[in-house]
Amino acid sequence: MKKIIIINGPNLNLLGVREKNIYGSQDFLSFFEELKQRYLAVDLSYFQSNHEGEIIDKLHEIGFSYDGVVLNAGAYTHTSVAIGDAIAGITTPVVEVHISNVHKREAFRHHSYLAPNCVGVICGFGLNSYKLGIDSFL
Ligand code: CA2
Repeated sequence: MKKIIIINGPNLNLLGVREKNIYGSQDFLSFFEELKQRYLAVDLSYFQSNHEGEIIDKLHEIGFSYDGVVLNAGAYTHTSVAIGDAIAGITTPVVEVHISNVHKREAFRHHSYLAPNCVGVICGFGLNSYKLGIDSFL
């Protein structure tokens, strides 16, 4: 059974609570329950943190044994050389995902420090971006 983890970064714990026009109205934990039902043949886990170092620690912890990481690092995508380095330092492949189409938004969201070290980037499909990320590993 493939082991895949979804890692969400800062503020994504607020999904479904505010900014519903951009990020939709579903909270992530209920979406994750749907994902577990959809991918019964996958060992799927979930981690969220608002702290850069905790995201790096999690990547180190799982990054030599898991089959894939679906990573939405939130705003750290656009700021964190350290998370980019952590992705480069592990052997598990990482797919960068975003709920919104970051290229339709402010210029500062157009650059990613993570993408050069990821196998691919998926953005703009709402929560379906996570499904596409998982599918990419199957
Ligand atoms: O579109 C995405 O998935 C983003 O990674 C979301 C980040 C943003 O900084 C990236 O540029 C694109 C922000 C997540 C904030 O999520 C919230 C959800 C509800 C209410 C407030 C924030």
